[in-house]
Amino acid sequence: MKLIKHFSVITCIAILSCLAACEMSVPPFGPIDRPDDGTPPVIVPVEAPDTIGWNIPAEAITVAEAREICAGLESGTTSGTKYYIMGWVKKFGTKHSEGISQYGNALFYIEDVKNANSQNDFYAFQVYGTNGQKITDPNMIAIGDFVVIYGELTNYNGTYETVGKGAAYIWKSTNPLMVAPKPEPEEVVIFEKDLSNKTAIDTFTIKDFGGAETWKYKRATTNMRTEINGINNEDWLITPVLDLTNMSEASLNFEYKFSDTIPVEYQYQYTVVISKDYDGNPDNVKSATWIELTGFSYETTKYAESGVISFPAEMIGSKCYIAWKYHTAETSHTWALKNVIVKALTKVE
Ligand SMILES: [Ca+2]
Repeated sequence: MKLIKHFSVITCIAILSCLAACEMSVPPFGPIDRPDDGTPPVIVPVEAPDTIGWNIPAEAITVAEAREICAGLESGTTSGTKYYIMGWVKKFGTKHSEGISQYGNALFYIEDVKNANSQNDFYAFQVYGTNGQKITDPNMIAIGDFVVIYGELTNYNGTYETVGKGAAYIWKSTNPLMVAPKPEPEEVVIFEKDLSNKTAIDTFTIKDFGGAETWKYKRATTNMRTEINGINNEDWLITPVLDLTNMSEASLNFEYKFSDTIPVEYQYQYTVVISKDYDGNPDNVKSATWIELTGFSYETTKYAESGVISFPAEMIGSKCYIAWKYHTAETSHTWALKNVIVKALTKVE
C-alpha cells in the first residue's frame, strides 16, 4: 500500500509538471487557470462581466481561441482577418505607461479568467481606445477590466498579440472611463411647409373665432402664399404637433410679409405663439397655455425670413404646437406666410 501511494504521488507530480510545461500548447484554456508555479490547474468560476447592451458579435473569440489562431500563424505573419477578442485585463506590458503618454495606445495582457495566474494570455499590444481613439488617461485601463479588443492577430516570435501601433483598439470595456465619446448633437428638421399650395395649408389647423375672413391659400401668378386680412377677425393658423421629446433645443424660421409696417400699438394683433399643453383639438385652443415667440420684425413688407427664433426652454422635451394668431379690431393689415421650418438638435445623453 505504502509503495503504491508513493508511486501515485510521483505520478501526480510528473503529470503536474507536464501540465505546467506543456500548458502553452494545450488548448482549450477556457475558464481553467493553470498557474505557472506548478500547482494543479483549477477551474475558476466564470465571473460574468457586465456587458448588457454591448451586443458583442457572435463571432467574438476567447483568449484561448485567439491563442489557437496565433499558434497557427508563422512567426511574423498576421491573421489578415480582424477579430473581436474578449478577456479580462491581467497585467500591463512594460511600455504601457509610456505607450499611453507618448502615443495614446495601451499594452496589456488579457485572459479568459479574471485574476488569472498563468501565461495563457493574449497581448493587447499598442491598442487604442474605443472608436479607435487615443487613450488619454492611464485610468482608462485597469487590472480586472473586462474588454473586447478588435483587430488583426499576429504571432510575434511566439507572443500572441494584436498588430501594434494602434491598428487594433478596445471595442468595449467595463472600465467606466473607457466610454465612447459623446456623439455630436444632430440637426433635424421637425417640420417644414412652404405654404405655397393648397395641400400645404391643409396640414395646418385653422380656427376661426370670428370675423368674415380667415387664413387661406392665395394664388397669384408667381406668388403663392397663405394669408389673411380683415378687421375684427380672430383666426389661428396652427401647425401639426411638433415632437421635441428627444431634442435639446429647437427653433422656428418662417418667411412672411405685412402689407405695411405695423405700428407698435397694433403689433399685438399679429403674434406667433407656442404651446405644449394644447391637445390638438381646435375647441381647446383658448384653454391651452400659449407663450409668445418674439424676434421677427413688424417692418417686413417684402418677403423675408423671420430669422431663427429659439423656442423657450420649457417647450424642449415636449410635444408642442405653434400658431400664427391674427386678432384684429378696427384696423387690419394683410399677413402673408410662406416657408415655415422648425429645426431641432437631438439630445445627446
Ligand atoms: Ca375670421
